[in-house]
Amino acid sequence: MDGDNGNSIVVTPTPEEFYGEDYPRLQAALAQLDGLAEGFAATAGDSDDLKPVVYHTSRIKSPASLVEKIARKGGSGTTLADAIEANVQDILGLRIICAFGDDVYAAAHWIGEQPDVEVLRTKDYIKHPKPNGYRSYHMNVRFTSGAGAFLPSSEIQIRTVATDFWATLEHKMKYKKTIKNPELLTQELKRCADEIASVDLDMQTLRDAIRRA
Ligand code: 0O2
Repeated sequence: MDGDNGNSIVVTPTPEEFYGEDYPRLQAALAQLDGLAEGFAATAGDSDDLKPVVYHTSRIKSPASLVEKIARKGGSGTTLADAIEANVQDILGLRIICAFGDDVYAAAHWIGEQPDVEVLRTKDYIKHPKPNGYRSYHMNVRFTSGAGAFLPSSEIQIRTVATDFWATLEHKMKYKKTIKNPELLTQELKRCADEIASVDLDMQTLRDAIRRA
């Protein structure tokens, strides 16, 4: 669209405009995905122990990110149907942030046991961190019934508070094109990731000892 001064103005549609009649269906499916985090959090009961889920967030992929991902996957087009066709797996995403490493695996196990969930793929970046130090447990799941069943796959990322703190900062770096010394920063981030992983392990050991006491 052109403004009065001749400069071109990019108008981004809102998610409601972009997804149109699919938007309410996606919202309902997202609620079902959120239910997995809420359901697992509820398994903790009233114990005095630290709650296994510190918090969870979920999102419907933004229009810009969806279009970018379709292209990255080698697909064409810009619609929800095009994204499904291009095998975009994270149209819906859920992130579960846990207190301890063991909680991450407990959450993954609990989710895998739910009757309406089929686990399509898992990636354990905790046991097998990425070269940059990224640690997280990823699951691609499909709902076999309910509002989310129309989507072939949704993505769940499960990680500890400490590794989430790291991933948020590292993700910001990816989109900063003006960083002067990226090699040094990458090296420092890797060092921090390894320290964080070591602290996570120490905290888990301490918790186990306190529980046994
Ligand atoms: P963004 O910007 O977060 O949307 P797939 O999703 O299956 O097509 P892939 O690479 O097989 O692609 O999936 P993978 O490895 O499970 O990673 C998916 C998502 O995990 C990414 O989504 C990121 O959100 C997160 N992730 C993966 N690697 C890193 C990393 O090194 N650092 C950080 N901070 N996050 C990571 P997107 O769509 O690639 O990116």
